[in-house]
Amino acid sequence: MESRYLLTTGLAATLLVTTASARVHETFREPTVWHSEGGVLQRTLEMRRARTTLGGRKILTLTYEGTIPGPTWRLAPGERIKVRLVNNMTPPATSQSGTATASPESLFTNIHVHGLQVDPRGNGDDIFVEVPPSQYFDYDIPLPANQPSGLFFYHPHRHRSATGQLWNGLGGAIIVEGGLDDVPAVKAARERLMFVNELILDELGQVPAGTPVPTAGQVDFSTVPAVPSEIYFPINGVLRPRLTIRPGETQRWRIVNGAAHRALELAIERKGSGVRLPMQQIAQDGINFAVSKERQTILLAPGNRVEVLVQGGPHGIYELKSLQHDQGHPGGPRPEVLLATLVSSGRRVRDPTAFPLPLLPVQMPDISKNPIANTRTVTWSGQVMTAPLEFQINGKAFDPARSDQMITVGTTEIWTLVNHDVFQHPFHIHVNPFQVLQINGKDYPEPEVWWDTFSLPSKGTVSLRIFFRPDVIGPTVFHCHILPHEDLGMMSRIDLVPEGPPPPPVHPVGPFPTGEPLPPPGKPRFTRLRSRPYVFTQLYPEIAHGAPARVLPGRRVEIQLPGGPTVWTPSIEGTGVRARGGAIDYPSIGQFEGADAVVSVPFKVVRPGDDTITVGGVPASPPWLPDPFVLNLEAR
Ligand SMILES: [Cu+2]
Repeated sequence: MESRYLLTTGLAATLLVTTASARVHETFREPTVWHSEGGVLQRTLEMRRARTTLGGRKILTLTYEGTIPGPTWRLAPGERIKVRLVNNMTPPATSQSGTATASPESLFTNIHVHGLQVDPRGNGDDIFVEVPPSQYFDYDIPLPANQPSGLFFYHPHRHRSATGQLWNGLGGAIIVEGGLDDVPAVKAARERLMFVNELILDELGQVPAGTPVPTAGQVDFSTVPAVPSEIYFPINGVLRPRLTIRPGETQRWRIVNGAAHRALELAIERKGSGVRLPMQQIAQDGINFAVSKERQTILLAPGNRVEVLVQGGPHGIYELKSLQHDQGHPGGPRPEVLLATLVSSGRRVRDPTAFPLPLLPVQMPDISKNPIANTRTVTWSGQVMTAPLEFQINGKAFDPARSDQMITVGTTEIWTLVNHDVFQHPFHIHVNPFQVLQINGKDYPEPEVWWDTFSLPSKGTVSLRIFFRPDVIGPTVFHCHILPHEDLGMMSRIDLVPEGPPPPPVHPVGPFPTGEPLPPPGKPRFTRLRSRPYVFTQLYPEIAHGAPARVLPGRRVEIQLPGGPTVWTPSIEGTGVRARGGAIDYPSIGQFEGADAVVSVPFKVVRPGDDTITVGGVPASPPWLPDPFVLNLEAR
């Protein structure tokens, strides 16, 4: 045994603080735009692994059409989305890198058109559809004529693989034209779309195959499985882009939070001074305001969208930031992130636009006087102290075959959402937006605002009013839009039914799932990346499908610790391991001064074989590491 398989080259664990690397200021760019033609947006949308550049660095992620984000879809109310989704996704390069193997299921996918008030039946907005690799699915989604005009987005929604796919950058904007577009002051403003992604990348420029659960730190997560990764928040695929504006010029910014996990608390500040440039909000979640509202900061939970008018300040440099924000994680607040730089320069523009700016009537019915047909209470809870993590709605994890709520369409209901967790959980419901009435028993000051995603406060209660439009029926869901929570069970099926006997289900038709699979894509579109000296482990068998992490000879193991003061005594034990050196205490590993810690525990396989070792230790509260990691040594 002894040194048969392993020789530790020293347990003097080294601190390695990862930070966003490149300080490159690229120019802002818009995603590609696809327009509808003759009332139909008819396109083939290919999902594939593609090489792109982020902050001067080559990365290799899953994409729509080879770009991050995917193309923007533009169409009008009453038109039709006919998109063929082609799943040509391939797993990350693994065998040389030491990265754990992706499960085939992680490449199953589908599309959800977030916020659109469309039918889930047939080939519609059906999140129960599964499109395996090498297959395709023909979506056919008619927009109702009274679909509000505004900003929506599409993204993968396949249960248990949505998180990883969004961490690759999969997503794209949908713009329903009309509405605010025709308000003269808005029409005159230069329009910029900003799709914010949350990319989690390992040193190979790929998304780790396991699922890290973000908790804290500069890297924005540190968790039980050791995942040496970095996290980036590009706008339209550009890291910290530079935008220009002229003093006094009005621009219309349409912002999507396409992150899987992080809430963005947006602010524009004059560089160095902290003085804020106000934002004039004109829409929330794709639904316009009647009059603009001035904001110093705007909170976007994952899935939220906002539209603002921004007027250029005096000459100088301004920064669009996501401020430090506490999502209720035990690891502490998310750190501040610089999203973009705004340069105000040139001759001053005399723009007569004054605020508050009258816009147009809200494109939703007034439901404030509607009789309440039903009230429901929905509880949100989870346990995150030990693996496996689990998140539940009304005490149950998601089961697509189980209908949790039957809802009669054409009615108005009051829902009370009770969050038992310290984590915030952004409530998102498909099809029908809602109005927030109370938070923790206090009247919400803006009950006229419509939302499709709203963050439930830690250990708090939100009540809301929702109208179920009569023309959309069928099975759909509500869920937490922190997608790691959703993938771990925090989703609930609802059935929208008309009065009377339930209609028969409408199954999808077309080539999937009965048709022939597409021919294989041929040669891989990427070359293998060079090996990097680490592995990561997976502690969530329900996500990793039980696949153990693998250790290649000569690799280093890195373990990311939770935020907060933690004393941890690393150890490597097991047959074939010879520990060298004693235990080392770290009085404050974890989050400190906004930085997260990765403990690197180097060891070396001297003779590979099929064996198991454990990396464990004694963590201080909270007990993040009750179970040791299990590493399989790669036989080669
Ligand atoms: Cu959640």
